[in-house]
Amino acid sequence: MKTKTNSQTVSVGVIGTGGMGTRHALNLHRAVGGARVAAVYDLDQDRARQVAGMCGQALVFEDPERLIDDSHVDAVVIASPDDTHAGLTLACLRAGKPVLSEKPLATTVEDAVRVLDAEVALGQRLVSVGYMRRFDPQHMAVKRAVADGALGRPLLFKGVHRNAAVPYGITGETILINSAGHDFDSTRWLLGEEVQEMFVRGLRSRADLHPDTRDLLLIEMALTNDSLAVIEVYVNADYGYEVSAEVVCQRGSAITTLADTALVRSEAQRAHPVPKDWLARFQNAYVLEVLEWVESIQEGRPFCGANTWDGYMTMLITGSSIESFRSGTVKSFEVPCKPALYP
Ligand code: ISE
Repeated sequence: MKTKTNSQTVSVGVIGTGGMGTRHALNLHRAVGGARVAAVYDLDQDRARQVAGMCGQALVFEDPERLIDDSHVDAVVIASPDDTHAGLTLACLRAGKPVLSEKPLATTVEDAVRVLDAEVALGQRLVSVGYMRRFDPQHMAVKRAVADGALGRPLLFKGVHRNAAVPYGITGETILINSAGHDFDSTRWLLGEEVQEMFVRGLRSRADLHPDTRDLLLIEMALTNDSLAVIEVYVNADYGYEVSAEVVCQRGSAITTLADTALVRSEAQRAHPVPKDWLARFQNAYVLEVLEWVESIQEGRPFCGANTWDGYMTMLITGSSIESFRSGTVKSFEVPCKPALYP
């Protein structure tokens, strides 16, 4: 059932029809009343045509920048490979079109700065970044509990981020860029502080993995206002996909609970099912994220989720974490000044 938003229908172009892009396209088509999927692009044109057919016969483009510039497209979702996000986001800024870029905003600090500089020069916030945990009801409940103030000052963020499995040969750097960015964003968002220092170590969980693989990372960070963070990212956990976020405060703590599952008792067991991946675990968050994105466009106001500054800060943290991971030493960096364009 589509959730009705304001009158003006937003015609969205979706770039990338892999698992994430297809999910965004179907959520927009099925759950957001104020949006329609007007255009689709993927390098795999057969896959693009298939998704276009599932979304009311959207136009299929052979070039993503033509999709961005097309008059039938009001706004763009970028869900193509990570290293294409910054360039395509810059194309959306040039076209003056709102864009929801999947994380990460960029795969290098330099590319993140290019997007930041372009949006600041434009003087208008058109870029939203897909850190969807900010729209996860369980994470939002932790945010409310901490913001309430009754627990006292937030002292420590504890994150657990487990994937069931990843492709053979994945490196620690790729995990930091592609996966840990969620936890870096959650740390900043839930503590309301900025990262200043980090130390990253990793291990290889099994002897049959590629010798260069470090699939379990332990990340320790020091933040402003004398707060800390510790994050485990383990991408070959095998049993399923699981994410938790806890904030420890002066007089208590708040932690994410199990998302809409039942405790099933049978055959001498008590058990909760574990989702197989992020699409299953965060479906509600993805719907709420695109609903808010479309409403922000209709109402002509900034998106309330992660913006370009958040995407840049996450990449800055990621860059320093890669340096720490490679060197085996603590890395620090100056928190940059935030342009007035960002709250
Ligand atoms: C993936 O790209 C995501 O964004 C998921 O949310 C994350 O849990 C996973 O580790 C990433 O590979």
